[in-house]
Amino acid sequence: MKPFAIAALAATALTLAGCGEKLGKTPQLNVVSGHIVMGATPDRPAVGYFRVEGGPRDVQLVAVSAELAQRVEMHETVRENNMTTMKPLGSANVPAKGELVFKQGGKHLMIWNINPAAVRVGKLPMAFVFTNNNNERILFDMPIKQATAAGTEDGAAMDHGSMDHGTEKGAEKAASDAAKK
Ligand SMILES: [Cu+2]
Repeated sequence: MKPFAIAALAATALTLAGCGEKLGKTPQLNVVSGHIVMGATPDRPAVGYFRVEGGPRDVQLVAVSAELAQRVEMHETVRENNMTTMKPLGSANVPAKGELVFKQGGKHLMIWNINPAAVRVGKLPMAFVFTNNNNERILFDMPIKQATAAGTEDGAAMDHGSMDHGTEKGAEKAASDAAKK
């Protein structure tokens, strides 16, 4: 946890103690986990997944950026007329005391041209921008995984590299299988 977050938690705990409530139970907006899967080939974008825990009030995630990547977009995979397509996402709601999840087969990040040095190190520092507190930015280092030849992660990578519908169905199944775990 970053020093700033610790300070904020401490301040919150003090406030709560004054009200006679339990310590440490105030929900804190935070990016709690995430990872990036590289594209199957270098010309394909990487995909990113993550989980945000909500704070005391609803907020919107309005942007995700990375200085060490050429471009980052938020997307959503949607099914229309039995076809799977992706749509750009302008913002995503983080419900109060709830969570926002970007995962395979749903909302996801697409990331173009990650700096090779970041790939070698195996992590990409990303900034998550929210509507609260004058566009609060939460920084999170996303671990980078290589696309594998088999398995669910590859389904995700192919989901983005090609719009082949056979592949899309495979990715959807992989996503639903992963969700059952
Ligand atoms: Cu996409």
